[in-house]
Amino acid sequence: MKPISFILSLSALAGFLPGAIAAPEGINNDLYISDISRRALPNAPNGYAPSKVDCPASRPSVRSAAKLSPNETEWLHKRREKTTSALKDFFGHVKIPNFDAAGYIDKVKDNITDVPNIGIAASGGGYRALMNGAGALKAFDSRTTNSTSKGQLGGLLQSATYLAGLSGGGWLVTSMYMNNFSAISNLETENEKSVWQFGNNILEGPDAGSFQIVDTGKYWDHIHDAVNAKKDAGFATSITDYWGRALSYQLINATEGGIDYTWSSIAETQNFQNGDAPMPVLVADGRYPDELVIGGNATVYEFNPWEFGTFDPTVYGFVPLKFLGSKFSDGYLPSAESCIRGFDNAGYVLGSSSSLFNQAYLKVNSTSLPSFIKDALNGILQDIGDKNDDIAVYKPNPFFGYRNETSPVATQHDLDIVDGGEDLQNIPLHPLIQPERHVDVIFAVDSSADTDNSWPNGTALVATYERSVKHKHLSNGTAFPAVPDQNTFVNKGLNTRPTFFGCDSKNMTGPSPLVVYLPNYPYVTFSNVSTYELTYNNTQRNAIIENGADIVTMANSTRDSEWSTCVGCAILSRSFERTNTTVPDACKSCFQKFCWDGSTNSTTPAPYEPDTALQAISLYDSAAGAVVMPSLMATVAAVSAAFWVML
Ligand SMILES: *[C@@H]1O[C@H](CO)[C@@H](O)[C@H](O)[C@H]1NC(C)=O
Ligand SMILES: *[C@@H]1O[C@H](CO)[C@@H](O)[C@H](O)[C@H]1NC(C)=O
Ligand SMILES: *[C@@H]1O[C@H](CO)[C@@H](O)[C@H](O)[C@H]1NC(C)=O
Ligand SMILES: *[C@@H]1O[C@H](CO)[C@@H](O)[C@H](O)[C@H]1NC(C)=O
Ligand SMILES: *[C@@H]1O[C@H](CO)[C@@H](O)[C@H](O)[C@H]1NC(C)=O
Ligand SMILES: *[C@@H]1O[C@H](CO)[C@@H](O)[C@H](O)[C@H]1NC(C)=O
Ligand SMILES: *[C@@H]1O[C@H](CO)[C@@H](O)[C@H](O)[C@H]1NC(C)=O
Ligand SMILES: *[C@@H]1O[C@H](CO)[C@@H](O)[C@H](O)[C@H]1NC(C)=O
Ligand SMILES: *[C@@H]1O[C@H](CO)[C@@H](O)[C@H](O)[C@H]1NC(C)=O
Ligand SMILES: *[C@@H]1O[C@H](CO)[C@@H](O)[C@H](O)[C@H]1NC(C)=O
Ligand SMILES: *[C@@H]1O[C@H](CO)[C@@H](O)[C@H](O)[C@H]1NC(C)=O
Ligand SMILES: CC(=O)N[C@H]1CO[C@H](CO)[C@@H](O)[C@@H]1O
Repeated sequence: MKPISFILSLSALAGFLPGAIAAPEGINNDLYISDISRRALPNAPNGYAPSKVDCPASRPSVRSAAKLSPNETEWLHKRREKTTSALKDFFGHVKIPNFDAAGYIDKVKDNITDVPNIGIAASGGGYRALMNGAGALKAFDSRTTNSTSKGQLGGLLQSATYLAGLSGGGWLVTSMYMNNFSAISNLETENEKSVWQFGNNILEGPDAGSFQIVDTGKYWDHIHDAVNAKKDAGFATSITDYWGRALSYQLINATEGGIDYTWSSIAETQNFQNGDAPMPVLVADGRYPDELVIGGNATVYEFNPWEFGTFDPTVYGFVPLKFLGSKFSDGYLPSAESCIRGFDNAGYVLGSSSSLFNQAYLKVNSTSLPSFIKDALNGILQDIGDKNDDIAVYKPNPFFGYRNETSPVATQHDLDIVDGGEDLQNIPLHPLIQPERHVDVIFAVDSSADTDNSWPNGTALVATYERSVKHKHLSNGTAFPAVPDQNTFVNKGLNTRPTFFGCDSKNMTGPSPLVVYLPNYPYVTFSNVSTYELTYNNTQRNAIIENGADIVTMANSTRDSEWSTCVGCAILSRSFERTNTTVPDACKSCFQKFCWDGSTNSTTPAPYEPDTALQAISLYDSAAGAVVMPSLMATVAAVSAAFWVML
């Protein structure tokens, strides 16, 4: 596995260019900060370096995962009210024949448990997942032009309670929230101020054409300085620190890639507090010391705006995210210990969920990069052993001494966090199937590269299903709908169109949402770009985003005229059961068509090579500035490895 991943990583290096926007040299940063003060906040006390702050009157501690946090519970009251009116709007254009869906929402709205509770999950898969997931969110967003026309799904995002992201999907979610919950159409603009400039290379740093603050050398100096500042403050660092910082330049529209933006600051922003956006959640896996291959029994952690932790019975605890880095012991912060803030740097958190990307740095010698960049990167790499190249080090371990009897990490001084897809659960379903969250339906966008041609084949769903069945002690009351094996996914075309799983809530080991599976599939472009192809001109970026929108809307319901109705039915299904409502005939017909019927065909399928469902968009004819990919990419792109599937 290792040698292959090495080769791949070097290709990753060659193609990754960020389009950071930062204050031009000589411009006062404070002015910039005031300009962006509506966004997630630059509230770290000392840039990238975590540092001591006064503790609040009630000292932070670890709490049991038996319930949702008081913060989430309180926030849900506001959000659920907003989603209720958003659902009414949604059913203003998504019609269910002979059934008044908006009237139904009105009727049940006084008892919030009856109102449908929606989660959206964006899988990993590097830039492919970022862009394909962005297409889904764009189509679901009522702010997108014409998205509330007939056959479309605008307003689903506004109706959702939760929005989970993993790895590349986590970049998407974080980029949105760090940029003031910007609509996707505002992140993918054409001008040189566009936030998402994927034609630039992460190794070279911000584009010289626009908001140039640094040349490539200085860019790495800045990153290096930031990580050193963390080290000097007494914190362990890993490649994830460098990687997370570099990604931030590309995803966060603020000075120095938002060096002082924390993930926990999302909870402090007014629009989030008002319940105006879904609750974002990122997923990462725990890795036990000296364990190199992650199995289905990995502890699955989540980052939400208030907390970091896990519902898994191994650790079964949550710690306040903003005080990560404080030296907790036995679940408490001893009186001799200070409160630390700034550890949850936004880039570090998103880098933790996508730590497989770290591999990129190890390929530096085999790239055709200028030698001064190689030297800089090698300098960085010197201290880092390649055995632990995919971890993010969380030291001090906030769960040290917590639940000694069951927790495999209670004796560990550092907690090792890795890419959320390393256990193959590449769709962040885990936070959304927790019974305490009572999610009714999950829109699961799968951008995984499972097949030889980088299309999904259900592997992520299979992994989550198997965990619920095979690791009963870990699944701890969570249930998941039965799904077939991957061969069946391919043979029956379940990866070519949306499929519902768990339609029959009685055929399950416990309460579970209905899962609307939305696999990556070519409509207007071949969106199966390799995970390690990391440079995209604006034409291709926009084509993949548009393709993602077509996937979730079935091309505005032109591929299936009933589709938007059926999405409405999926949303309402569990609520109908709770309120003993007769399922409308139109929904029965939807379930007939889109629910997996339980049949399988496990014979080995022929190679899966779908063609575009619609006329392909030309990638050539755009005025947008293109960046020619290094020829090295083409060579390396021929190599394929399962290791990169999960990013
Ligand atoms: C979470 O709730 C606790 C207790 O109600 C409160 O002290 C804390 O400030 C809240 N955290 C955030 C980030 O709002
Ligand atoms: C929106 O719909 C109107 C009316 O059908 C059409 O003229 C316009 O071009 C559409 N805009 C976009 C961005 O699709
Ligand atoms: C990015 O930042 C620039 C400069 O502060 C601002 O003009 C622009 O609106 C921002 N873009 C987004 C999508 O927030
Ligand atoms: C996880 O599973 C692997 C392989 O089955 C096993 O070696 C390891 O001990 C397990 N780890 C824990 C913490 O259960
Ligand atoms: C790359 O080359 C430099 C200098 O030749 C060497 O010190 C370094 O160990 C090499 N790095 C890797 C990851 O092989
Ligand atoms: C849990 O283990 C830690 C580290 O071994 C130890 O310091 C602590 O006293 C233990 N706590 C309890 C409650 O047993
Ligand atoms: C599905 O994906 C897995 C993971 O990459 C792969 O091992 C398997 O061969 C694939 N099967 C099919 C039928 O595509
Ligand atoms: C779907 O609708 C959107 C918004 O009106 C439009 O931009 C897009 O081209 C449409 N796609 C198809 C396949 O009709
Ligand atoms: C709300 O609905 C739930 C489930 O439908 C029911 O169990 C509960 O009693 C209702 N609460 C009220 C106050 O009516
Ligand atoms: C019903 O549950 C059984 C056992 O988990 C499973 O084998 C079967 O495929 C399920 N049927 C459907 C339609 O999900
Ligand atoms: C954009 O990138 C694609 C894929 O590399 C390439 O085929 C196309 O020619 C490029 N388009 C432009 C306008 O440069
Ligand atoms: C439903 C269920 O099994 N919950 C368990 C989850 O794990 C914790 C910690 O081990 C138990 O206390 C719960 O009973």
